[in-house]
Amino acid sequence: MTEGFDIGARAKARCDLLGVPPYSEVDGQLTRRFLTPAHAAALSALEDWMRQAGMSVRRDAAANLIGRYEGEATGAKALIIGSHIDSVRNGGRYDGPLGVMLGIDVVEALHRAGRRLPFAVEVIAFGDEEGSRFPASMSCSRAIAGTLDASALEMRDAEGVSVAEALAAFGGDPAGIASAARKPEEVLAFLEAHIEQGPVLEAEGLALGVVTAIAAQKRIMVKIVGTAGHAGTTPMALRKDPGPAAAECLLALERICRAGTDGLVGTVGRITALPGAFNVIPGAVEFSMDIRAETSATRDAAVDAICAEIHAIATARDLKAEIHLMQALAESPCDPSLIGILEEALSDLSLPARRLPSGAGHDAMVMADLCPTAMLFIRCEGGISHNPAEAVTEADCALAARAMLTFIDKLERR
Ligand code: HGY
Ligand code: MN
Ligand code: MN
Ligand code: MN
Repeated sequence: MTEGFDIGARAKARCDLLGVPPYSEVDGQLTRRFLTPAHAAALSALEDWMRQAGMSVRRDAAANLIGRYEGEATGAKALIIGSHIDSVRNGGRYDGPLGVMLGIDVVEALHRAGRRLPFAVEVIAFGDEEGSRFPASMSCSRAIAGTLDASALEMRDAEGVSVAEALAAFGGDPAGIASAARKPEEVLAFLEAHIEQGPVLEAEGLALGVVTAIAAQKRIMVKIVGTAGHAGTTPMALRKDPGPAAAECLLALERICRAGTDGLVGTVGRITALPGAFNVIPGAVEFSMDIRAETSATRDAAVDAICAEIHAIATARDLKAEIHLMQALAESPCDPSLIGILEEALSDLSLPARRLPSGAGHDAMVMADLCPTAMLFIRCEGGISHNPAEAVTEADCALAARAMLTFIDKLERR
């Protein structure tokens, strides 16, 4: 332990520290959504840690927290290390935050060693990657990449609050959101360390992996519209009930995705019957669809097939189907030369350099519009994620921090 602190293990401990109120919205679980008091509390803890690590700290118009460790010359291009600080509801402690904490640990190691590099190092905590409060996701990395569509600011949460309203109340600047966009000439590369959220590394007894590409995804909302009615007086044959129709749609999605290739997966994570009363035949049923595959072509072919079936199911039942695309993200290959540097870093640590794709979405897929990107995967127990049982080991986190420092050493010599 030459750094004078438990590099990597401390990153894990800090994720644990942020796993409870006031850094979580709910006692007894980790829920930290974008622009909530829990998000604000987490940012103030991160600001202190970033300053202790020798960084200057600022927040941009999109409420991204940005720590900067200057290079030999002030204003040098920056290697950005980052991930998201928000969580899904009742999520795990490491999905996102671990990549931010590892970045802080790595910078503190440079700072304590008095090292200055030919480039700056920035650590960024993106506030919204999960999209757990507003319908679209990754709005913060999009603001930095300069690809955030103005309409995203008008999206509303379940309470009807818009992103713009929540951002202004949080201290961000929705009207000046364009100022968050970084210029390509300011950025050297983006490195995101993240738990694998899958079973591959654990199954092969590996601590770390090198991501080759991030899967394409689409988020779609479907509304099947029927006729609300009295649950007691309406004969079954006279109903226009969207409930059973929605059930048929979910089965069609499962059948199409099970038959797919290219890593095709489909998920319905949210189903709502409206108005949602025991004794009322729903007037409408809404459900979300999350469709992913290693290529946009496979993703889109599946989406087209599923939507065609949804319309056919609705028509056969004399119902109406409204389908809205909420978000589309193309597959995002990581940068080949950065993949090579990460692989060299792992072999310098006598670790196998296992390449693997990411089925999970990450800010790195958005940052790829701005700069070359690389992702380092860290084994997580049972591949479990988006679940409070998410777990990592101190030893794997320490190896990840070493690999990131070695990656930086190699970047310095390029
Ligand atoms: O949904 C995802 O893949 C990521 O965890 N936001
Ligand atoms: Mn996640
Ligand atoms: Mn994540
Ligand atoms: Mn991410």
